[in-house]
Amino acid sequence: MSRAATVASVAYVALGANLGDPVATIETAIAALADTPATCLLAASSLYRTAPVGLRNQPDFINAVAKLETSLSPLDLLAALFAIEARFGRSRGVPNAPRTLDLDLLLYGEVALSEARLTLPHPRMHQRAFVLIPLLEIAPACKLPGLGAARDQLKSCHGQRIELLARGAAAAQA
Ligand code: PH2
Ligand code: MG
Ligand code: MG
Repeated sequence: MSRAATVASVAYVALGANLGDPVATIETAIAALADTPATCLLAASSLYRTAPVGLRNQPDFINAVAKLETSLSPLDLLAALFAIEARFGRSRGVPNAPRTLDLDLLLYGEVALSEARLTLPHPRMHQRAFVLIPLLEIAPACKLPGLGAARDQLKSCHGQRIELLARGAAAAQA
């Protein structure tokens, strides 16, 4: 390998959906992350059913977190996430409104940055049980740049409803 070879980084992506068939959407989106160029899927959390945070009057969400290894830059990875969202018919309108698929870049290595298009770590991740609980499932020792251990942030999420979705629950309901 040449010295100029691109270094791979570990990144975490939050997945959320609450329109259409959100369980199928999240499962298909995890497969789409695994197919992203220059990127491997290292782990995916279980799926969780969660009460909406922010705008309350909307359906429960299905949420999960994926761990990737990628040699894409943070902005190129973000563009790949937007492209997957668009394939699922995501339109961008009211913030926090119902969505067919939301993919948020949570962490990219130890990078901390604040740019117009991207803030790392994700600026609200430490206040959201629907992010922290799936993240801690696959990365129990995860640290958030500037904030410390992810598990210590759970106290900020008091009262947010989140339940583990039993495997195969979607098929059983059909
Ligand atoms: N996403 C939001 C706002 N509120 N609530 C839940 N439970 N899950 C989400 O994915 C979610 C949310 C903005 O992206
Ligand atoms: Mg989001
Ligand atoms: Mg988003």
